Amino acid sequence: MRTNQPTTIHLSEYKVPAYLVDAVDLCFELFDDGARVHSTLSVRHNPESTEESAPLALDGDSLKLESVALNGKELAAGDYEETDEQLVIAKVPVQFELKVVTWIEPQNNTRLEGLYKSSGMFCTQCEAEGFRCITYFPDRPDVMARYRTRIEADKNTCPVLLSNGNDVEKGDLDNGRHFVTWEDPFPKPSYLFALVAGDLVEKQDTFTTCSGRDIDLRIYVEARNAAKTRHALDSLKRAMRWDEETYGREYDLDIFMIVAVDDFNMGAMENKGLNIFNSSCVLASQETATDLAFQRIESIVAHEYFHNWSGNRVTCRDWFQLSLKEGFTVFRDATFSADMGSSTVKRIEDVTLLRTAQFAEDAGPMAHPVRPASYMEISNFYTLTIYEKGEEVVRMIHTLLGPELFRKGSDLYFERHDGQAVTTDDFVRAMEDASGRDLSQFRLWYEQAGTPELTVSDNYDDEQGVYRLTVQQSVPDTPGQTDKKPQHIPFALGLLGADGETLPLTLENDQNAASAPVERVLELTEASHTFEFHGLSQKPVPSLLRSFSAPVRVVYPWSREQLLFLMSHDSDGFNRWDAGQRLAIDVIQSLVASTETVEVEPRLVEAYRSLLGDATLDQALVAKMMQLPSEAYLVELANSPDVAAIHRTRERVATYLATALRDELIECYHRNTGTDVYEITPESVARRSLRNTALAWLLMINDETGRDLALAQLSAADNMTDRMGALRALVNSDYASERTQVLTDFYERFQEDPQVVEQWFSVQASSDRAGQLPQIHALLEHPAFDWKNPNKIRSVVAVFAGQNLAAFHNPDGSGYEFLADQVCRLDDSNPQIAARLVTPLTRWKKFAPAYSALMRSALERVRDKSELSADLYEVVHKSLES
Ligand code: 0A1
Ligand code: ZN
Repeated sequence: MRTNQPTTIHLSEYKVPAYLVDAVDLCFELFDDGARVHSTLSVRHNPESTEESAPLALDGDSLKLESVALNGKELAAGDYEETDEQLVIAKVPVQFELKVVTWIEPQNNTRLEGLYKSSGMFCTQCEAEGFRCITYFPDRPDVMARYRTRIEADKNTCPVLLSNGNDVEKGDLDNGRHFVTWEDPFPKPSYLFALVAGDLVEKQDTFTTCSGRDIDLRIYVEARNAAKTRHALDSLKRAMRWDEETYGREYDLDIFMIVAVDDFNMGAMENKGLNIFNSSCVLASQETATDLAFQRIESIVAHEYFHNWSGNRVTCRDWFQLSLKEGFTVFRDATFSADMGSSTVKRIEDVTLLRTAQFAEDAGPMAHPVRPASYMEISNFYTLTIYEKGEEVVRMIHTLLGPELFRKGSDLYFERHDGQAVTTDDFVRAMEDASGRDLSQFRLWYEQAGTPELTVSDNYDDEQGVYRLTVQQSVPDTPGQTDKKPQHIPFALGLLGADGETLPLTLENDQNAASAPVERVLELTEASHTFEFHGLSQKPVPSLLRSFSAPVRVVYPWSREQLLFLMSHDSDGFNRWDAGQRLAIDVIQSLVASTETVEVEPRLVEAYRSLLGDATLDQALVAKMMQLPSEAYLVELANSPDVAAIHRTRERVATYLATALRDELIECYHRNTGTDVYEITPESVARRSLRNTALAWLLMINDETGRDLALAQLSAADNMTDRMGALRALVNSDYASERTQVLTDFYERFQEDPQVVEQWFSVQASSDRAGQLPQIHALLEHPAFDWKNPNKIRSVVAVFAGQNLAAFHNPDGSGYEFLADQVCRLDDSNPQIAARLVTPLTRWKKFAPAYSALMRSALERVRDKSELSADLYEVVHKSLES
């Protein structure tokens, strides 16, 4: 068991750094058995610091110190103190040069932080605190410096040597070695430093900026992936143009580079001028990537590129401000993706993630505000709350200010803070100053954790023609936070008349009733508000929280009639989809308690029937509407969920619907299948999505026609979307021999491609047919599985625990013990991944007692493991103690 508890860091204890670094000169000597790092820092006392003669404390982790020299004079062992985490020099001048030489072992670095090796190539990951694994440094984002980096390596194994900025010098050295020197003119925090050295091919393109500068765009990949870079390059150019047009942001260096690496803890990293990507988030071809993957790559490439302004030019003062760059950048990439495709579908996807996973996080033991007040291990705070809820917070500012004032605010923010490390408060202040709006109460969104709940009630006074809507808000308690204040919530709504027409929204004090708008954004600031809408000759059906205008739960006593009505008439596409989801949830929930075969709400069947036949609706929206709420969302919505009962009921409803709609599904499949050539246009993506949705439904009832269609589609497919759609449908059916056959064939065909093999693992791990525990164990023994590769671990272990809920929550507790075993095993090699993987167990309190006791005991076993990492310590202890 871990004896020393990791320390907690508090926002309230923030102090400016005592020393600043103006310039960093690095020289990396890379060898097979390690790397020597020479670092020369130009340091001066920070005039803003009140600590006059503070010691110089530099962060370091897993470093072997070879020498330290101050102003050219080598320090003796007694002149400094070296601990596990720091190098401290008690007395330093006001300004000086410090030279430090360290030895590190990238080839043994399994944590994938700092400098490590992936498929033979050297690469770095420095956010949040990885730079300290390379050399001693004040590793905090408010220390911004200019970097010059020289890399020396073997010319054969590392022909390509990259770092941030522009290459300024290169040449040959003795013993078959060579060097390149890079210079980055923009001061940056250490977390944005990057280095890559390896045998890579370069794919090149150019982009001409709005001011006419030509930017050299380059993607570096292993030779076998050379044909999979086109989509990322095109996405990059679209993102660059969009950021100029939408935010007036032009790229600032002459080169922009992207590198693909196979072993990476997260999706991608926005290092200045040298983005490093997880291969699965950048490489794509028609044969190997699904439409969803294409869309994901476009949005991640854009996300990392957008960070160049929201994150790099203006960065975070400290890690409590992480959402300053992440929330804003996710908002930017979400708007970009909405502009590139169907904005309604994009919104549906984002809200689905938020409601399924972020709401669960916000109701669990690790709940924290968008700007946390404390943490033990910052890598545990790259969360859905920081990213997704953080996005919603920026989106709400956009909604409250409107697009023009929001743009004025972002212009002011970038102009005022260019080159600075700032706080979320600085961001909000820029929005206030540019718009003249008071956002003081709005700031609670950054401070209070928990998902606000809005309880809505209404009545109609037919004598006066007045419709009254009362909205009450409350914010639930979360660990360490009670008695919360009402928040400032933009609440968008519309009212529908009996024929589905939109009604004018005339509030009590409106001067000109004739020009009343048909949609309004009401602003909630009190615990309770009542709004009166005048001049209505009938009781309207309310369309609440349109486009999901705030990250809240809405409770309103919708009748099934109202939901059916909204599902077919709401002019807000998002709410149309949402009404369908609410109806399906209501139907499933009402059946969970009973075990007999009950007839499913006939009006739901008819609603789906008319959706399937409606060729006038956006077909991408139809495909979304044809999907039942996920098991994970049904679990999230329930109190003390009985997972097995939810799983059975959802299946029962799906089977009933598919049986009733069989003919329409087959018709829909054929209507959306043709000899069309593969393109990634919204129309063809929607057609593929619909035909694969229809296939999935047909195979739920083990329909023979469906099986034959899937087998035929699998052998004829010229793209991964159709191949995966058919494979997934067959794997989730009861056709056991076909399942085995298609899985074998698929693997044989794609075994050389790691990104496809990851999809092959996921399809099985998420399936209640192919992913029971013995089969999961077999996947872990499979030759393609690799304990050092986070993507493989996620595609089996995380997918099993997060998506195969019935198997994971097996009442015998075997799923929990399995997860605990893998988490313990991984903690020794990669603590960041171990701490993420344990998440499903941390939700133990939510479940029915039989489940929660077993989850808790699995979690206790993890807690009692010897040499628990700080990452895992924080998550496990917080979830057991809350
Ligand atoms: N800033 C990156 C995400 C990222 C965070 C941490 C990492 O290593 C621990 C890696 C990447 C982004 O938002 O894309
Ligand atoms: Zn980001």
